[in-house]
Amino acid sequence: MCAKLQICSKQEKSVAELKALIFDVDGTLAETERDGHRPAFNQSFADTGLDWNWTPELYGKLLEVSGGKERIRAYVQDYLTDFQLPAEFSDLDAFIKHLHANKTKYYKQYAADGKIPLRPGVERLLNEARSEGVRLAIATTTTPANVQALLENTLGADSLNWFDVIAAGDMVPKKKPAPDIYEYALEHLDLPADHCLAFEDTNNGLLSATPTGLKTVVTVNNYTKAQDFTGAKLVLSDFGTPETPFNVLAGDAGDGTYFTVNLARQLCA
Ligand code: XBP
Repeated sequence: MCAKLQICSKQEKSVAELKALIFDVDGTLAETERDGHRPAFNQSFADTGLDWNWTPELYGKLLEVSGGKERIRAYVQDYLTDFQLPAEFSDLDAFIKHLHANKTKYYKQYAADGKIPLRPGVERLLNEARSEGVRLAIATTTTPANVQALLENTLGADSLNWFDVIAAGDMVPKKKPAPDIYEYALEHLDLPADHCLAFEDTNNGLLSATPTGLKTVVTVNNYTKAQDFTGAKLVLSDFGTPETPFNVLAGDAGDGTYFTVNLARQLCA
C-alpha cells in the first residue's frame, strides 16, 4: 500500500506551470554591447576630449563589470595610471555621471536610427508568449531609458506595455551578478521562481538569476561564448528561427530547432 501511495504521490507532484518569461536585455534581446553601448561610450569619451578608446577586445574585458557607470570607474581605477580629473568636474562621481549621461544620449540615438536590431527569434518568441498568455518581464542592468529606446525602435511604441515588469539599472542597490534585479522582477510579478524562466547571455546574469531559484536559458554571443554557464538549464547559440535552427551548446532542447513557449514549458516543469 505504502509503495503504491509513494507512486501516487510522485505522479501527483505538482509540475510547475510556466507563468512568465524574464528577459535580460543587453546581449540577450539584442547585440547592444556590440551595436550600441561600446560605440556610444567611445563617442562620449571623444566629445569630452578624452583619448580613451574601448576596442572590442578591451570592452570584452570591461564587460566583467556590470553597469556603465561602474564600468567607467573600473576603467579609471584599473587601466589608467596617470588619470587627472578635468578641472570642470568637482569629483570623479560628477565626471562619470557626465560621461554616462552623454553615452546614453548616443545609445538612444543609435536605437532610433535602427542600428540595434533584435537578435534572431526574439520578436517571434515574445509574440508567441503574448498569444499564449505567458507574462513577460525584463531584468537588466542597463537604464530604463535604454530599454525604452530599444523596445520602441524595434517592436513599436506599444511594446513597453507587453512587459508586466521592467526591472532596470539603479532600481536596485546591487547590480548583476547580485540577485537584486531578479528578486525585484519576481516580487513585482508576484510569482514564485519555479513558475518562471530567465533568459541571459552572461555568466554574471546566470549568477544573478540562479540564487532566486530561477532556471536560466543562456543564448551566447561573441563577448560571452567562452564564459562558464554551469548551472544553466539550456545553453544555445541563439533562439533560432524556423529557417535558421539554433545550436544546442549544453542541456536538452528535445527535438526543437528553435526556441518556443512549449520548450519553455518543458524546461520549467
Ligand atoms: C549589461 C550591462 C549594462 C550595459 C551598459 O546589462 O552591464 O551596464 O553594458 O548599460 P544586462 P548602462 O546584461 O543586465 O542587460 O551603461 O546603461 O549601464
